[in-house]
Amino acid sequence: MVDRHIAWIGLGSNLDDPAGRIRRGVAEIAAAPGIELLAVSPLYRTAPVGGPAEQPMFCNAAAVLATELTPHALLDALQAIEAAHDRVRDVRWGPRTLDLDILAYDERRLDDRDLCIPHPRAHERGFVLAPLADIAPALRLGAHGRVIDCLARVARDDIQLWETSP
Ligand code: PH2
Ligand code: MG
Ligand code: MG
Repeated sequence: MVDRHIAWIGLGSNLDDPAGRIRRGVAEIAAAPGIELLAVSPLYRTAPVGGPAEQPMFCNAAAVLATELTPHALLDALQAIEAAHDRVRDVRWGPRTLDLDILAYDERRLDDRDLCIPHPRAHERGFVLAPLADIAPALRLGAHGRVIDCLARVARDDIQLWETSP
């Protein structure tokens, strides 16, 4: 890898075998050209935030990658994986087979039509912060500070490890 950047990714699914989708998504990210998977968090079962009432519980996880891809090329690669999971974009924050979000990329700040880094809502979402804190507690989310400190400020009631849930 000539150019080596570090990127942190959030994974989410609440349709059609969510945990299996997350595990396959991780494997597909690891197999993508220009990406080396460094670590993956445990899987969490989380209550849906926003979107339509009564949508199923989510499975969420986080991963850290080394990549030679630019942020936009990485976004394209992640969207191709989402599309291969029959991801349909209709309802905002609605149910989804697989959502792959770039949470941070090096210490880069970026805000254009397609991509905002760090992810603009990561710092206030327990379902992002809990898994991310397992692999990157000291990562700084721009002005919001370290992941571990952001996590201390949000409610964790609706976030459990996937395996240990009923
Ligand atoms: N993703 C959303 C909106 N709401 N809620 C949970 N629990 N997990 C998610 O991944 C999620 C969500 C938009 O991407
Ligand atoms: Mg998302
Ligand atoms: Mg997304």
